Amino acid sequence: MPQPLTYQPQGDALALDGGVRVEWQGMRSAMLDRAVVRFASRLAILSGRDAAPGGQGGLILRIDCASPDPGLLSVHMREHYRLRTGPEGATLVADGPAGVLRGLSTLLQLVEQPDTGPVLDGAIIDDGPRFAWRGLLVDVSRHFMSVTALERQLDMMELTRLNVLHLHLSDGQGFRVESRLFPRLQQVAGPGRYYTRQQVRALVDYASDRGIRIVPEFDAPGHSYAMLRAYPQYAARPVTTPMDPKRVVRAALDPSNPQVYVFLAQLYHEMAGLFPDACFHVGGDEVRPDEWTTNPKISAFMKQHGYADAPALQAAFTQRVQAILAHEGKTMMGWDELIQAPVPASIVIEPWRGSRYTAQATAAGHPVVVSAGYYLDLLLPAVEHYRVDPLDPQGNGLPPEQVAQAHAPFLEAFALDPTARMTPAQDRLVMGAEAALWTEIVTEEMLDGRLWPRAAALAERFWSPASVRDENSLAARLPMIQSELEKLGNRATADRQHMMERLAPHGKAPLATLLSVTSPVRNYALNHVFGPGRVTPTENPPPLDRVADIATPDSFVAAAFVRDVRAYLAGRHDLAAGLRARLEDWRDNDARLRQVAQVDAGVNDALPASALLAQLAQAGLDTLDGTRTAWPAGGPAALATAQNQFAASRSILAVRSTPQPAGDLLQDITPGIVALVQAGRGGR
Ligand code: TNX
Repeated sequence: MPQPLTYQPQGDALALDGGVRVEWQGMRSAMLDRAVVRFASRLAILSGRDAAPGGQGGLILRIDCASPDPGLLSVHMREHYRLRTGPEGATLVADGPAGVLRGLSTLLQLVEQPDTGPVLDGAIIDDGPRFAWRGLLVDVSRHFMSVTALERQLDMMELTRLNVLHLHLSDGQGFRVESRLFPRLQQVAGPGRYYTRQQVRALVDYASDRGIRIVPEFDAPGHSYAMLRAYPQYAARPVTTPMDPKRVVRAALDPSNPQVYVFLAQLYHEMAGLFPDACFHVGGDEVRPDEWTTNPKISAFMKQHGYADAPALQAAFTQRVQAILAHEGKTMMGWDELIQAPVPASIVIEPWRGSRYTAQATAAGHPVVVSAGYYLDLLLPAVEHYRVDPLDPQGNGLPPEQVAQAHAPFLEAFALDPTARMTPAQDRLVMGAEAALWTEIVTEEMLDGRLWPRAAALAERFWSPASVRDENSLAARLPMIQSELEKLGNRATADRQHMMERLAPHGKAPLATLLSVTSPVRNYALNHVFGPGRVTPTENPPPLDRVADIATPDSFVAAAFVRDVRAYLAGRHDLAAGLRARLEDWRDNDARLRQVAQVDAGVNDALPASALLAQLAQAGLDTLDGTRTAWPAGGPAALATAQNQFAASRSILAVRSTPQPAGDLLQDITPGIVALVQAGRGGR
């Protein structure tokens, strides 16, 4: 994952007995040498055999890199490669260094571990990306993420062939880069909660080494409360210190103040020097009109210049900012609100509110990077995002009803529009897409689990041909890629274990069992901005340590159960014993968890979900045992409850009007129990 463009298995595998010997043909560079060192140490981990480069014997790896690639680290970088593996070793041919990196990541995925010892599968692969821009957005303002945490994500991105890290560096909760010109910016963030200039340079180098661009975002004129706490003279309405949770998402710059543009020109100049990428993201989302219109000075300014409304005023602001960035030699990028009034077509637009904005922006000639449909903080299972294509609705070749189905979780509030139409010329303006993680409810210890493996599924959506969309195959490969990523540094499981130990120091096993088959409520039911919310922004955010913060959107254990139920109902009666054992474990887990709750109060939150799981398990057991005709009154009620809980967070709008289950957990074995019960009713 991501699946290559073409892949021919060659049967004969090569035993990995330790060591890698590289034979260079074509060009070689320090960057490629470091890539090979990383490859060798990863190969050693995955194969369990020591594989220091330069050793004797072992895997012979021929690398033929044609050119240094003048477009390296731009949207034009050459990522194509050809790979052949067999008894004679591996041959990797690429047009440029990025192609070598992508080929090495694929090579690692050919490592298998059968009982007879580690092998490299034989294969002939010809591969290149569908989209040039395959991004991951991490919001480091709402919750600061350490350099180490970001480096780890860059490693995961290299392994899954993502190539842009979009850092949301400034928002209400903090400005996260050291500024020499405006040091109050980092003082507001607080010690240790911003990146020093040296750290930024090192991070950019770390990413470049992995063929990954870093695109910085400094959000303006809205989402700028942190900037304005540092420099209140630029605010449209008074901004106070300490942090006022009600103002955090609202505060905006004053576009009628000429000094604001002087400030931005200086700040962007300084930041442009730190971030070498050609693109510079200036946000532009969610400006609340009354931040401007209720200020008499600003409304007089609007009258004087003939700006009819806030979007017209924002367009004027955007044009001035674009001129500032053009002066820095940067391509401006911003959210889809920028096109509410006409702005220069060279501005790269990032549609986030829906595919209709992809259609609108490309119709106006803007290059586009799509994040609509890819918001990982909605806490949807991987497949829900995987179904959405960056070129939806047209470019994915699906019949309209399937497009509508793919968009269903996002409809209403996020307005994905399956009826919007794009021409081939518009399709060509779509440079790619980004998976996005906003971090209002994500702390650093949750970061790996909230990103992975779902970001890997999206890496495939953005890299592989549109025709790669088999959902069963995705479900089968997700646990595999996650386990591989964890061997290579991903902390998702390890951090979840820590969080469980903190909640249940006297015994986390029953909690782990419950959380292996439940997932958090969806669609911002836990986000204070959209949903009823449980987290308000504060100066020193506490850890998020409720059970729903530990639960993951994809529970592999539940998925395997549902799969086995379907196979059992299709005739695999040998699966019955295994199904029964699992159902008994889930039923009996409730008593064990209740015992833990006597001493570890943090677990109380999970008891209603635990009781419901026990009831569902009992209902499943009753049908398996053939006692379904006399099944307890609780069975159907439990099923109805579990199904209603899913309905309560089926969309952002549903979340606003429907109470969520206690503990905010959903029962992922539900479809399996439904199938069992329905088959039972049918008199099987
Ligand atoms: C909207 S997405 C935002 C973000 C929030 C997100 C979730 C976008 C361009 N703006 O600032 O984090 O919703 O609350």
